[in-house]
Amino acid sequence: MQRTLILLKPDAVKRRLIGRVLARFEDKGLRVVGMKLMQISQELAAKHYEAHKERPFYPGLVKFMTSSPVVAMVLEGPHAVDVCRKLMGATFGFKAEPGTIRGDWGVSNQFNLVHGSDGPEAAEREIGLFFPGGAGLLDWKTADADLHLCD
Ligand code: 3AN
Repeated sequence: MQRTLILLKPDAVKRRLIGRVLARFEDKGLRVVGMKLMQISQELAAKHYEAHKERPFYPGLVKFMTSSPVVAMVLEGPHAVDVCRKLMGATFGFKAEPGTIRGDWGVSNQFNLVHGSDGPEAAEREIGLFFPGGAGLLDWKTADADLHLCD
């Protein structure tokens, strides 16, 4: 089992796509263990995107991510990091394959609907940033938990 941090970005929220994007993750078999609508502060955005601080797109990225609410969630499942990255598709909407979240709902570089941790270490760090001390994360069993769908 693995956990990952997913953000439904301001464009997804403003386009009323929360339910449809979340359905992609749930339909695949991932379990929501934490979820909240929140406004990202400048400070949190800076920590979250610190790896990109020197990149030319950084100021615009922070401005966009702090411009209106996002949905932050922790999803759990086998290989959750990779499974979510595949469901999201390539970074830029115009390159993302049809059938992926980014491939189906956008053609933009920046307004790419969703963020997902890019590895297990990043997931741990990002979950800590958005759900400090694990506050708001709940453990519960899905209806099909005993079917061992991931064996
Ligand atoms: P991903 O989100 O697919 O892991 P990264 O980590 O390369 O992509 O980039 C982080 C975020 O920075 C992307 N989600 C995207 O919103 C933004 N970004 C990356 N490259 C560009 C770019 N050339 N122009 C605008 N925004 C960019």
